[in-house]
Amino acid sequence: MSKSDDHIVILTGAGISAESGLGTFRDVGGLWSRYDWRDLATPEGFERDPGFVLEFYNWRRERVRGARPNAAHIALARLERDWAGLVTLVTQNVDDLHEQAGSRDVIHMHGTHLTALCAACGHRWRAPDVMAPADPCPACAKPTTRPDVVWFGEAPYHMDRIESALTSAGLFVSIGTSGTVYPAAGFAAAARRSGARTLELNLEPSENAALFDEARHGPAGTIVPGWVD
Ligand code: BJW
Repeated sequence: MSKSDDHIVILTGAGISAESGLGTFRDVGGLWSRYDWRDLATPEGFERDPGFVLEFYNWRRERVRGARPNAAHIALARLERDWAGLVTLVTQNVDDLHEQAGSRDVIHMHGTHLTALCAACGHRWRAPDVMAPADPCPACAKPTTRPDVVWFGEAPYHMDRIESALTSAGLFVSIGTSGTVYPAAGFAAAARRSGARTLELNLEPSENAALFDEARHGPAGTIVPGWVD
């Protein structure tokens, strides 16, 4: 890595938080091998059985609140500090481990466990420890509280900002993501079209492996600090 890379766009996924004890989705034993994503990560699933979906997110939120950042999150926070203004950090993760590690400007494209969202008026507030079906929104009082996360079929957050960052990227780095979920899975190709070099840091080659100019494979807690330093 050199300062001639100019603007660096980093995309992180569940793999970066695996060594902090938070499960991934598609690995053996991952969340989507134990649960059907159609039931838990779609607006239709929530409409069918809000109690089941909220129980799943209450459990996940509790685990996130007990988790601590690992060496990979800490290294990225150091990178953001050392290369002030040159790093855009986009995460698909709904945990706050980047923030706990000291990253200040984290783009949560799939939302966060830490806030609740009113599906009726769009108000957001700190998520309670336990959400229940038909909890009223503190702003409009409608019984339309939901987790502030992006489910399949919904538009990811902050796409304008992300697309503009990808256009100006000199280097795009993908960390701990399987490259199966769009639009994030399309970022490497978009960055390449804008002339960026691309680097993958992952336990194993992702679905998108062919789109990277360089790859380093291994646990994020080892290979991310190795790349940053
Ligand atoms: C390690 C490690 C270690 C392990 N160290 N590495 C057909 C074709 C193309 C697209 C579509 C299609 N049909 C439907 C779509 C669109 C759909 C989609 O992509 N579906 C595909 C599955 C086919 N996408 C959507 O619906 C999205 N919305 C959308 O496209 O709207 C249109 C739109 C676009 C642009 C602008 C406006 C509108 C929404 C997607 C929402 C995804 N939501 C979830 C749940 C979030 C809440 C929650 O957490 O519960 O997001 S699903 C889940 O997958 C979660 C993750 O963020 C996301 C990605 O997973 P991730 O992070 O990659 O995890 P894994 O488990 O897959 O991979 C982990 C990796 O880490 C592995 O490679 C391991 O090897 C590695 N690893 N340990 C380093 N220690």
